[in-house]
Amino acid sequence: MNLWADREKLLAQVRAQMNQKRYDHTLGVADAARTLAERYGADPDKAELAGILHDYCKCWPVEKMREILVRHDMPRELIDGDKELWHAFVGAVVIQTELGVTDPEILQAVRYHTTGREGMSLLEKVVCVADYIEPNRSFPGVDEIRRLAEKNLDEALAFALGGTITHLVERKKQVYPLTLLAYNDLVRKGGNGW
Ligand code: DGI
Ligand code: FE
Ligand code: FE
Repeated sequence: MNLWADREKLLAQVRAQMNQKRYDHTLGVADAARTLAERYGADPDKAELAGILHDYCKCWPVEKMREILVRHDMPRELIDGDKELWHAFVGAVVIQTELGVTDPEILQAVRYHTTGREGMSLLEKVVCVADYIEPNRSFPGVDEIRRLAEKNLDEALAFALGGTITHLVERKKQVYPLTLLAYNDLVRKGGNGW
């Protein structure tokens, strides 16, 4: 499928994978990602497309996701980790194999949209922050992330990931190593400049 030429077909395909609430969120992320891309100099079309695709597998049954993770030799720590993380890694595989997405930047943006990682690309940051701030989101601290996202993308992402880490620790849940690496990397590069 030519993803942009068949935009309506792509949206219908995405819609078919999820409930209405998740689809509304998806469209919100696509829109927020385009806006952030325009603000920070990423490719707006790629950002929007990555937003449309980022939660493609979010509503899939866990057994179907587990099977794909095992088949693709994903790390043990992911398979043994929180299932909330699976949809991002599975999504990157599935949009490539089933939708024919080949752009590595888009695939990486989908793969790392939940955990983040050290040395994130601009597009990865854009999609990750868009996922936190799209208009349907409401959680403590979201308005601060929205405010920071207007002036400094790295600062917004560090603050957002910091909030997620705190949230997980408060609930005695494990924190995936890539999330800590992403957070440390952003804070280190931010120096005392924020
Ligand atoms: O898929 P969404 O709900 O739109 O958002 P997401 O892909 O960022 O998933 C966030 C969920 O993942 C949230 O409930 C927190 C959970 N989670 C569990 N372990 C980790 C984690 N998120 C991060 N970033 N790091 C973790 O280790
Ligand atoms: Fe997600
Ligand atoms: Fe999302």
